[in-house]
Amino acid sequence: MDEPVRLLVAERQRGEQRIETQRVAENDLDFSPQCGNSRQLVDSSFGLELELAEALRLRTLRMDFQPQFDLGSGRGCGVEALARWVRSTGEVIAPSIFIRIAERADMIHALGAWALHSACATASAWCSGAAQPTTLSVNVSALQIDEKFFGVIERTLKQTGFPAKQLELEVTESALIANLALSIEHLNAWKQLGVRIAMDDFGTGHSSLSSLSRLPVDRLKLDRSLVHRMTLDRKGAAIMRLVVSLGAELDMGVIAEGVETEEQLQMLTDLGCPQAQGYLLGRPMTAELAQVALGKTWGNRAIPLRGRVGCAVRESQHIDRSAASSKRSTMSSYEAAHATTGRRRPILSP
Ligand code: G
Ligand code: MN
Repeated sequence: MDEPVRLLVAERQRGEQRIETQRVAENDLDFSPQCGNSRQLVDSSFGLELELAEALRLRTLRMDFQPQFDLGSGRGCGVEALARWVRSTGEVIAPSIFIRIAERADMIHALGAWALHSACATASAWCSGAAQPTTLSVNVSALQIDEKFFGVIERTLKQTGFPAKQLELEVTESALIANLALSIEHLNAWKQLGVRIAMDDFGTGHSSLSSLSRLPVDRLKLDRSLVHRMTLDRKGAAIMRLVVSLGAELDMGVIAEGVETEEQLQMLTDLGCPQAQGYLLGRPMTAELAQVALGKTWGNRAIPLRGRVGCAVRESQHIDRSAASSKRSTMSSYEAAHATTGRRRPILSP
C-alpha cells in the first residue's frame, strides 16, 4: 500500500509543470456544496494532496465509527466506519473534501484499502465481546468498483479474520447508476465473498425501478435529504413512506441516515422504517465509545415512541422550524408532547 503513495509523492515533486496545468483545470471543477470552503480547496488542494499522501503513508488518518440502531428493538445493530483526517495543524478536513482529493490524485485505492483494513481489524477485535456489531459498513468510492477491489476484500477478510457476512460495502446510488452493467458485474463478484452491499445516499442518484431490481443490493441507505424533507410537508412524508415500503417489497434492508431530531426519529418509527443512524442517535466516535454505544439500548426509556406524535405534518411546523433557529424559542412537536412528562431520552454521544 505504501508503494503507490511514495511514487505519487515523488511524481508530484517532479511534475511541477503538470500540476500548474491541472491547477488551471481545477477552476472548472464543481466541488459539492456541503464543502463550504471549495474556494480554499481550489487554492490549496495540491498542497493537501501531498499532505494526504503523507498522512496515508504515516497512518495518521483515523477511523471513527457511527452506531446504527434497530428502531423496533432500540438495540444497536451496526456501525458505519468513517475515515477522519486531522491535519498536523489540528484542522479537521471533511471526508467530502479529502475523498475527492484522493480520487483525483489516484490515491483512492490506497486510501480505500487502508479504510477497509482498518475498519475490519478494529471491528474483528469486538467480535469476541458482547457488543459485537451485526453489521460493519465501509464506504467504497465509485473508482473502487473494479476487479482489483475483489482481491482487496478477499485479502482483508483473510488478514483480519472479520466475518464476511457481517461486512457491508456502501456504494453511492450515483456511482452504481453511472455504470450499471459494470456495477452489477463487480458487485456480484464481491458478493461471492459473502459480503453485503448497501446503496448509499439513496434518493439522490436517479436510479430507476428497473435498475433497483437488477442491482444485487442488500440494504438501502436513505439519504439525509429525504429524512430532512420528510418532516417539512406531506409530499416529503409520502416519499419516505414509499421508499420504506419499496425496500421491504424488494427484500432489502432499509436504514435512514442523518437522523438529527426526535421528530424525525418519531416519524421514521411510525412509518415502519427498520433502522436509523444520525447525530441524534450517536455521532461518529472512537471505536471504544462505539462499542459502549452498541451495548446500550436507546429505546430503554419508559415512554414508547410509537403513537406519541402523528405522522401528519402540521403547517405550524414550518413556523416552528424557522423560529427554532433563533435560539430554540419554540418547542418542536416532540418536545411539546413530552414537556408535560419531563421525560427525555438520553442521546448517545461521544
Ligand atoms: O454519504 P455517507 O452516508 O457515507 O456520509 C457520511 C457522512 O455523514 C459522515 O461524514 C458523517 O459524519 C456524516 N453524518 C453522519 N450522521 C449525520 C447526521 O445526522 N447529520 C449530518 N448532517 N451528517 C451526518
Ligand atoms: Mn455511507
